[in-house]
Amino acid sequence: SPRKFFVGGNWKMNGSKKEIEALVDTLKKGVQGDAVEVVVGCPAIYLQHTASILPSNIALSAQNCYKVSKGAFTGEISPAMIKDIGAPWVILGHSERRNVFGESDQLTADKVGHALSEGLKVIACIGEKLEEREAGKTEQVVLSQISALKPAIGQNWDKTVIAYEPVWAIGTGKTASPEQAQEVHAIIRDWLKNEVSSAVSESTRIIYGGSVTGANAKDLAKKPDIDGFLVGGASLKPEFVDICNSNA
Ligand code: G2H
Repeated sequence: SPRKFFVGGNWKMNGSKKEIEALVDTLKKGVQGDAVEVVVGCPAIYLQHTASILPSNIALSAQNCYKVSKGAFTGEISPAMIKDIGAPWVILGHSERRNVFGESDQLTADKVGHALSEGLKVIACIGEKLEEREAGKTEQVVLSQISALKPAIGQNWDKTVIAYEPVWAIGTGKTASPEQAQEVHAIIRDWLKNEVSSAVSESTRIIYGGSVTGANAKDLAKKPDIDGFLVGGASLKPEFVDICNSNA
């Protein structure tokens, strides 16, 4: 594949300075070389500390940001701040942002557009809920989410990774089967080809998220349109190293 394998850890609202130091130590020993692009998504309050201890082959990501660079937005952080402390990435549109905090397609798109314009790279998340899958609406939902992001991404597809995360698979232990994930990844890649370009379709990483573990990563990674993972629970454990190396 012309696409470099990509593994993102999404620590969500977990960790302490001590726990992050221990985890980074484990990653340093286990993730070597640069055959895979590894990024860890860290709580905002620990970004600076994590930046100071990460090895150079692991990049840092925020888990969210706001859609403007500064101002009266109590509690928010901006892409400019994320860049300022040395983190090149941000995760946007995670299903927890959409479903727990009520963030819309439009707000997500505004955030993506602003983050890219400030020079951050973006892991943009999309995915259907269980009732949508059961109603046969998976394709419709996923394509309407990615369509909403298209104008915001503009010419910046090379700075964007798409994470397909079916909501029913997130933190539930119910991983999508390699076939289920591949089916949706192929739909997204086809959309990229038709709506953006063949070149973008071939070069954009589409990663899978939802109960990825050291045990199931290898089979998922074999599928032609699965270019890596976004990992929640397992990214806090030593098995994250196995997921990073699952394409070897
Ligand atoms: C999906 C995923 C990481 P988990 O949210 O973004 O979490 O691997 O715990 O299902």
